[in-house]
Amino acid sequence: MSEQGSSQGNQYPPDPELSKTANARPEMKEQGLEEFWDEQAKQRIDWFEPYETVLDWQLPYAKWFVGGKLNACYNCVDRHVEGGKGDKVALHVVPDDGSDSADAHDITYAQLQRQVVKFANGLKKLGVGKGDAVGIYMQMIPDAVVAMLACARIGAPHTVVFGGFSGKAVDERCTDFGAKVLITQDEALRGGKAGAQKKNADDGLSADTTIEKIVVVKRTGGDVPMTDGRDVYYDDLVADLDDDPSSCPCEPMDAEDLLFLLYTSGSTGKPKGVVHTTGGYLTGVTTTTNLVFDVKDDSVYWCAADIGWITGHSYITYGPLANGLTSVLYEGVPGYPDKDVWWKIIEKYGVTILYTSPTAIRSHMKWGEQYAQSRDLSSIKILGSVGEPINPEAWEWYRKYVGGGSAPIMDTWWQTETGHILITPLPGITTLKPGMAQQPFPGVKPEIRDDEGNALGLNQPGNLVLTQPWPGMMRGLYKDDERYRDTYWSKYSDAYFAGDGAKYDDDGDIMLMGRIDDVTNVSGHRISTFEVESALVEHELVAEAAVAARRDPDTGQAIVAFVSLVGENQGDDELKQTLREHVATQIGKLARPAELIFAHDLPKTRSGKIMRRLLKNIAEGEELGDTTTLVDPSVVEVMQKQVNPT
Ligand code: 6R9
Repeated sequence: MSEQGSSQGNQYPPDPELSKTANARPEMKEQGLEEFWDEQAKQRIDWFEPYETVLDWQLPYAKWFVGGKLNACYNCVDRHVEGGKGDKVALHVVPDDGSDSADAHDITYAQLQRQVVKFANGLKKLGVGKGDAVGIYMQMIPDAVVAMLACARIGAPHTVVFGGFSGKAVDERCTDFGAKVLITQDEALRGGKAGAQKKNADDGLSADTTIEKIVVVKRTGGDVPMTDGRDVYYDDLVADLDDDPSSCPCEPMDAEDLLFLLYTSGSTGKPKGVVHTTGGYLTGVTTTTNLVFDVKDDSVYWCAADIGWITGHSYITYGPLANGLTSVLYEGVPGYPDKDVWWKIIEKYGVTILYTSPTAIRSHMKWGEQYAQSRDLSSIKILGSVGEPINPEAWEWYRKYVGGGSAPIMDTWWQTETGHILITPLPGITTLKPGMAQQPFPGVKPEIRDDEGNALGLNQPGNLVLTQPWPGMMRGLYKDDERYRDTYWSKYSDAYFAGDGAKYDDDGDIMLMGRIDDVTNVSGHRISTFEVESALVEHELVAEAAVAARRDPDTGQAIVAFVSLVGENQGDDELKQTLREHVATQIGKLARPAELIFAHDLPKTRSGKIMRRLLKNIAEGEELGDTTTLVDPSVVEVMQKQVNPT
């Protein structure tokens, strides 16, 4: 097996200059769990009333900063204005048509405060108060961030449903949470096209919905259906409302009061409502934003995720704003209006920190480096990656063409459930290894265990667990204690089971190997689908690859590889053979795909995640379930034809 990402691969020691100035200090890892977080919570968060106890840990439920009172919106907005930073830009708003757009504009912290106050007064007018659930179903427009903060301001927990989901998904989640008010926008604008948003929400409303009011923010001004008495345009709702901060003070919240629910899909059953509370979550995201991305007062930060996912919650809204940063808020999609739109944004605003996903990086790779090379990206200091393991090839490309050959890449491992980053290199401290998240964040105690619960040593793949609590960890699944215990705390009685495979390399650095169910077993040998994918994308003709396993009477499982090729190449039998042999030489014959399937793209959701369940179904020749969340459902048909020629 190849040791990609291990000590035998490339290594990049930290720049000594960065080590001198970096916010993260090596000594932090020596601090005790409670000592470290106590110090961070006191230094980074403004508490209305101090907490009495740092941690109350009754496995599997943690309480952090017990007795403390605070408000997340106050920490993200008001305190910066009160502290004299009202004129600092909070958000560089970049609309769908890119940074050259006439609609591009900046929002300062003082302006953000007034917008949030007005929104919060609007919610109050609708009867929303402390503890009342609110649904948010929007695209990447500033009003979405304002809406989240307005909820936090008045103590109303939000649940954001990804704007690309169906109305049914919205209703299901909002009704589970008991939300009476839904905030949405008239239409979505993506890639130059207006699409339904409010209408989707309408179409999804069930007979037993809890939603009573729908607030509609105007984005396109398009004509959308409005139901009298239920629906109201945001502009009309707030027309005569105050935006003076004194008209709507920040509600003092208990550290353990609900800040939001975020629904995430499990391997079975209905979506899980992951519970996040105020004090621990805010401390966790504020600290990790600061230390992992080494943010300074003059940083220009861009997290190119979507607020509908946890990455958007933690690293677009709460983490950066609590740090008083200037961020880019980008509505659009990569590649529109031009393939260099991302690089233009970085050039225009002098972005110093870019945080994105391996999938996005691979899209840019596929289009070619000429787009990045045509722009001045010299402002970039730190790069981040999240969402899936990053193959070393994409890592190297990212560093070379976006990071000017020198920017350190933080490959951050975490989950909706963990709330914030837990395994990551740190700027100025960690010697980087492409494709590995490497090291626990201070206070985080990972272990890699076998199925029997034995702790594993170097180079032994196993299950990633966490043996100590952290502040942003979920406080359970909404109204489902049993599922919480079952999913995360039953495999091992004393540790959090993350559902990811991992191993230590020769130096004890952690390499994530994908979800446990993405690890295949061919003839009794464990092979990470990710390792095969990495090998495939190292081939010059391969743009992207995803691997699934199907049952095999001889070897237990057999590997099926799905490949999209660079440029217009359609692929043929000869290339299939070449690629199979390429994998065999890169990893070993065991990893050679039994079958190789070409298509123009991989089946991806709009959040950019490959739908692996579908790949498995295709590989097995099974019925496919719901394919409506795919960006391009035709990909699946092209693939199926090759597996089952008709
Ligand atoms: C933040 C986020 C969580 C799952 C997680 C793991 C995968 C995320 C990763 C990574 C390898 C990384 N994952 N970051 N795998 N390296 N740096 O993505 O949350 O949407 O809940 O997904 O994503 O498999 O278990 P979420």
